[in-house]
Amino acid sequence: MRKIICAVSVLIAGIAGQSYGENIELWGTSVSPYVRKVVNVLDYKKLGYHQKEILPLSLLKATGQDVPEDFQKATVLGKIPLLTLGSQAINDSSVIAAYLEKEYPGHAIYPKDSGLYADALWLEKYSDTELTEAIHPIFIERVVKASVLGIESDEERVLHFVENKLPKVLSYLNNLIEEKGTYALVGDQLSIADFAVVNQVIDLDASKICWRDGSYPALEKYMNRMMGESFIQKTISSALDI
Ligand SMILES: N[C@@H](CCC(=O)N[C@@H](CS)C(=O)NCC(=O)O)C(=O)O
Repeated sequence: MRKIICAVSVLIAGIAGQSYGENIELWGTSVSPYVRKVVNVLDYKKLGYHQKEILPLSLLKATGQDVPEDFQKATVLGKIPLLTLGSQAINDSSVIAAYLEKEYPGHAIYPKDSGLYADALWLEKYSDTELTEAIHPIFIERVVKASVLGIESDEERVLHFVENKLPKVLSYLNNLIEEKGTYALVGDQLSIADFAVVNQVIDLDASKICWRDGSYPALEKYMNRMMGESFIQKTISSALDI
């Protein structure tokens, strides 16, 4: 019976031009690359959701803002993004993406082929570890300190990361894209790998770092291609509008 009710609601939603997942709530400001990654997944899958623009717990406290009780209850580490569906709370962007794929398999974000699947997971992992370790400290200095905390950036720290950490990760991505020569990072279809990488790299532009000087031509072209995808452009704009 439940299945029939679900099928009828899906049919009605389809007729009304709505999408599934209307009770999905995404907690987190789009200043976060991990939140933007989840926004890309939700939009790619054409899921309805409500985004609750909120800072992570540490920044809510640092800026003297109230911590909503339901956020406090549902978040394990105080981090964003957090996804809630009624009483179900899902922490961590990678876990959220995997959950959404299982629950809503249409418009798949992981490749079917096992080898490409591994490549996509690897690039998501690389993005959330190596890439973020090189880019996020710069973003904290140039954007979070200025726009959220209202304090001056430590330009020596910025220079350290630009000179010592960025070249390695940007060269890795540039060479990989050049070698593969495909539209997307993994095969010809967009995947979680693109959503993860694009939202990290764009933080360099948000931080006003001049990396687009011809040193990484394949990566530059790739980022320009991704700008042509309207739903990715939406998150890129929110990153650049800060
Ligand atoms: N592995 C987590 C990382 C999430 C994360 O670090 N989010 C940052 C915002 S960009 C955060 O909430 N930081 C607050 C903190 O670490 O206290 C994910 O993929 O969701």
